[in-house]
Amino acid sequence: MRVVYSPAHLAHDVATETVMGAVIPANEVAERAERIREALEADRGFTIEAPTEHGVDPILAVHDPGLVRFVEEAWREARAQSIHRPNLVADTYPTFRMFEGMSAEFLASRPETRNAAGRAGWWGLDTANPLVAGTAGAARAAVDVALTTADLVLGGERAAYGLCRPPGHHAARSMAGGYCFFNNAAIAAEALTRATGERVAILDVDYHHGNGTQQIFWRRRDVLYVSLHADPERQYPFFLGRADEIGEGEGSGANLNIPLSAGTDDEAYLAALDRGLAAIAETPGEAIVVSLGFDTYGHDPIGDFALTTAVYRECGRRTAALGRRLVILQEGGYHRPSLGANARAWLRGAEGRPHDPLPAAGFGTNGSAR
Ligand code: OKP
Ligand code: ZN
Repeated sequence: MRVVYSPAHLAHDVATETVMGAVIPANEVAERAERIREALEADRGFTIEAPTEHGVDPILAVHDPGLVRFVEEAWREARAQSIHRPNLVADTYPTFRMFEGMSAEFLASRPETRNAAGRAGWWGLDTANPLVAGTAGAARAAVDVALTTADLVLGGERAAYGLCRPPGHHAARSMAGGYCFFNNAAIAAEALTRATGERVAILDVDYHHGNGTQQIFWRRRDVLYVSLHADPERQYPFFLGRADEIGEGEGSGANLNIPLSAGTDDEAYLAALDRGLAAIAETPGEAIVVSLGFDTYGHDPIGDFALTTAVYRECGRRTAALGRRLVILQEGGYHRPSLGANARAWLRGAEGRPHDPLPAAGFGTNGSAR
């Protein structure tokens, strides 16, 4: 399988994040993508190539120009305003309750704040997406990785994999958040539907609900969004991801959320995946964008599912068995020692190759049995 990768992600070198106010070492780190790259490089069935530049237009096709400007300018602006913190992270966010009773006209007349910390709050969802000097370049490269992967599939590949970092599925049209800046999968899906004139499905199997992707295509019938994820009742992003969110207007029925309980194991997960795949099979169109996350793994530090490495092969196999073309894009997954084996298992499954774990990959007992 052809794999698209850019080293530009290395410059998005975030060291810390906060959990309920406490500072912890960051989960979303460069080592994640490097582990996956190394595992795929060690397998002769994969070839790695660089992305090509696609410019800003495909980003503007799904994102507000203000968000794009913010990501591109924020670091320089913070420095110019004598903000010399290691990361730019907002601590004040404009909840809609701040504006209760104020008209849409009045709100539209409010100027965007020029303060860099204020702008980070305005364009952000949460404290989980620290911005550093290399963030804008990395976020742009991740989009190029996604679009180049889509190009490979448009050019005839049955499946291709884009090793995107930072991830994207929490980024909404006008909002960054949850380690995400630009929504790589949404940008690829939009490019695919424009290029083919056909409907596109997005299958989001990251552990978290892709609130950004759902928001972007909420009223759209031409892009079907199907997501398996931890029930937002107990997990981030808390405020979206419930089963009764089906889309509105033209998009009514083109959004399928499958929330899952803590401890979800291989068998329960495969049953849920089959439901998601059945919904895709009912919708015409040739391309599927897969938002692929491995935070569903049993040892993931921020997830609570119990999946094994072996089941990822079966997930890849069942997804490919729909007979459609797959643009597979990396989202989350934070148990670094297992990421390479898990990605390799999923992608080999999607190609119909056997599960054949790399020896001594450094992970535990979970899932290395054939
Ligand atoms: C991104 B992806 C505190 C916890 C914030 C954000 C999780 C983002 C997950 N820093 N949680 O879906 O894997
Ligand atoms: Zn996730």
